[in-house]
Amino acid sequence: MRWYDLVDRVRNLTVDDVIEKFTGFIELLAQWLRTLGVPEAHLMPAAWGVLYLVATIVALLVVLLLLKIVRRTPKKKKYPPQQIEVEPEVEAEPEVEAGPEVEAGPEVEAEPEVEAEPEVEAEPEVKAEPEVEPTPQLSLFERLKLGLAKTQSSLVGQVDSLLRGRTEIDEELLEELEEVLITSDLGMKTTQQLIQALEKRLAAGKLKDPDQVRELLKQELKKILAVEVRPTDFSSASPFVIMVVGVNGVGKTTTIGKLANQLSLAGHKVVLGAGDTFRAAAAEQLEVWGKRAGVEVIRHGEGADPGAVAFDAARAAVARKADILLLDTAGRLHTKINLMEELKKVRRVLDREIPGAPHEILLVLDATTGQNALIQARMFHEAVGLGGIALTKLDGTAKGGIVVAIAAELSVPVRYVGIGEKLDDLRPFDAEMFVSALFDRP
Ligand SMILES: Nc1nc2c(ncn2[C@@H]2O[C@H](COP(=O)(O)OP(=O)(O)OP(=O)(O)O)[C@@H](O)[C@H]2O)c(=O)[nH]1
Ligand SMILES: [Mg+2]
Repeated sequence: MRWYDLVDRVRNLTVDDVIEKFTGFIELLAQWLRTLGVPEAHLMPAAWGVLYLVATIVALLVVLLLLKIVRRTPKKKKYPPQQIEVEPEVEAEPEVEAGPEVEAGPEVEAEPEVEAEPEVEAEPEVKAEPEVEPTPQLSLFERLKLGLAKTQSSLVGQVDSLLRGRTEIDEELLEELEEVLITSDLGMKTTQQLIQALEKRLAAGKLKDPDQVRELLKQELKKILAVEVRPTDFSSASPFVIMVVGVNGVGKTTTIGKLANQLSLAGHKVVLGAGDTFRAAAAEQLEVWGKRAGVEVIRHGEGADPGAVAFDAARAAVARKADILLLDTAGRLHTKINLMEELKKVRRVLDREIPGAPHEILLVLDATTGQNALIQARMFHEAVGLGGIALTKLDGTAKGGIVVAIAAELSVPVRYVGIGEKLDDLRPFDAEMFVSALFDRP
């Protein structure tokens, strides 16, 4: 029979024909089941059961087949290659990360069918650069404001909702305000300073409406933060050595990368030292940042002596006539040696090679850890003596008030704040701008 005969026969079928053929088929099935020994009383239910089972299996097979066809169809890449080439920091350079903390960035998420960029091919410890979407051009202030959005809505948002609709200011309101300030990580000392200033005004009859409370808080915060900070004088030594310390995961390497980029753009010749020999991938991660910033990285293998890296990095910085050496350090160690003792040893090595070095020890703190950051700062300051603090991840937390606590309670200046993972997401800390970014209404 030709295929068109078959089509004709199908076309001429009536509903009765179909029912008849179907019943015939069920009877055939029943006969077959009878030969298998199925009792007469169960023949029809068993036949329907078999039919149902077969239909389900066929349906599943069809679905699987369709899925296979769909997955085999090549998908288009999300980004045309030239777009990736235009922005160096967007290039899918692998960012190397600690073992269990590996997160796949957007490029790593590429479906297996899409040909992966060779550099992105997921080694277990490689993390892709997360910054692919072009961000609109924003001013420094707008970027800071955006980065502080969570802190803004938690701290100032709560203050505003407390003040909303109030017609008079009394002691009870100040008590409620005190609670809000304490829970916003501003620290006890700052909170008391702020409340006392408000009480003084209230007693003098100079605090009448909510806007005055808001304005006074803003001015007092600026006063607390405006401690005399001597900026780092990079020209006071050559090479000027900055040793970057901090517990693991706070953002030391990222901060070094961002800082190297800024300093190099400002015309300084920068060398990086990969003093974190704890993690296999730490030096690679620094090399990726070095490449982005266009600066040389001095490194040894995993497990090497951090002192030996410091020695080589110092020698190289002198030999290359570098203006600035930024030395990364580990937040953890392989050995049982205390981290602080190891840092002191590295500090001695640097001083032996470049008298007076390190000229600044910069502690990196993760703002999302809130009061814990303050504890870490005290520990490191006691052990190695800090010249400055870089507070990272302000963009991801509502605990940005910790900046105020650190500035008010430690004698160490907050020099930089990190407000994102991109190359230009490190800002010199500016108290005036910081408070305005928090309090200014859009
Ligand atoms: N959102 C945000 N993420 C940041 C910031 N700074 C660093 N990070 C992220 O924090 C993670 C840890 O950063 P690293 O620079 O590897 O931290 P580290 O202190 O060198 O860590 P170890 O080498 O393990 O001690 C990375 O995923 C960074 O992208 C920041 O300002 N904002
Ligand atoms: Mg690191």
